[in-house]
Amino acid sequence: MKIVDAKVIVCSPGRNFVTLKLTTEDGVHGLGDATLNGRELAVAAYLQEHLVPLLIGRDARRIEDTWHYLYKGAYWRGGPVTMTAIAAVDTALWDIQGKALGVPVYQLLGGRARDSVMVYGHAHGDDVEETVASVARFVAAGYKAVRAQSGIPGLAATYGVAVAHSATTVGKSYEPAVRGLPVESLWSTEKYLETVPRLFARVRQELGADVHLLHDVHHRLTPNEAARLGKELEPYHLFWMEDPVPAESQESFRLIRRHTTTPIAVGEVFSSIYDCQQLIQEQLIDYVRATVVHAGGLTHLRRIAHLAELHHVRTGCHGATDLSPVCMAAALHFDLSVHNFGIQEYLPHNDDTDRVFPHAYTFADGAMHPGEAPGLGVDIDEALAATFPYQRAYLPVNRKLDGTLHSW
Ligand code: GCO
Ligand code: MG
Repeated sequence: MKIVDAKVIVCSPGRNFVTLKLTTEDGVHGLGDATLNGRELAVAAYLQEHLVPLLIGRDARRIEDTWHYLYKGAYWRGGPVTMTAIAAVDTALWDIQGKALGVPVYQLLGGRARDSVMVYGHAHGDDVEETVASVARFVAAGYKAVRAQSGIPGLAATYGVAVAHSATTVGKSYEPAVRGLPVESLWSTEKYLETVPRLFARVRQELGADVHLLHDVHHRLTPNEAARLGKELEPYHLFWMEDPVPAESQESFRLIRRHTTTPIAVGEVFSSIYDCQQLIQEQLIDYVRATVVHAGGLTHLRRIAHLAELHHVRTGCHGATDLSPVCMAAALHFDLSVHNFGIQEYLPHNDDTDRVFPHAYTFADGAMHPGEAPGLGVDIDEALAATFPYQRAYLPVNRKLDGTLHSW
């Protein structure tokens, strides 16, 4: 089953997506997401210039061998661009294999380990009360788990709080990438730490103990500040506190861990098992957020999950709207099949994106299912995609009140 064609498709139905489409001599095609938000064309060029020539003529069934060929064969290992490109190839090969055998990909991954996949949605509001109302709408819509982010008094814009009125809509996609040059937001750790415990006190008071509550710190704190926040949130029993500190130094998490039992989730920016090996082996985290597109595809993500399983760490795949429906489909096959699944992040894409990427996955009662279509169950309408050309876009940057650049 030789690969005879490999196409890199860049489109922007509301935001940029890079998709790899591989076709075999039998006419079977497979898709892989290759989107790296704000750095899309670097991955497109990596695929087009460096990987496509290696793929033509290869046997599409040799998924494991191809993974190592691309990883070890590059000599330069790892990093988000390389690993996103490898992920796209790997995902497309699993898709082809499923279609060739006539089964959904999860059947190739060991079959279903659960009936469906619990997801969490994003509630947010300009202030605490608006955010509480937004969480309530998610609960009323059937969500069992909700991430809550509130605007911070004294700061004009806050991570996780989308502009104007979108807090009133359940499941509406939150689009942090901005076309044109990066916008700058302002940050104050003091104001943030004062607001977040009040937010969760109010959410629990209004909505009771049943709903799973999550919060994303988005890499903004020091280990000691994160330890304080984790401690102050303990009475509200969060499902997780996400990315409390930047994770370049994995040992930072020892300090947080020593001080709080609030569960910790990390890893949406990780591209390989080596980024989280220490976090997992020392049990410094509870959930690993690596996902298919940025962590080397299904082949490598499963390795991360298997290591995590040995150390009581569960999965919680990143699922923001900058990950295309191709990644979402692949993540759902992974989630359904892996034993130590924890939760899946879910933000619905806009209508144009759903039309460009028709898909078999479904959402009901706070959970998702990848569907029973052979392969991943997702396609791309190339003609429609061509009507949405690439537009340069950046993620925001963040400065402290005195102008110092901070993590966004
Ligand atoms: C999340 C993430 C996103 C990222 C975005 C970057 O938890 O969903 O933090 O909001 O910021 O995916 O591209
Ligand atoms: Mg996050």
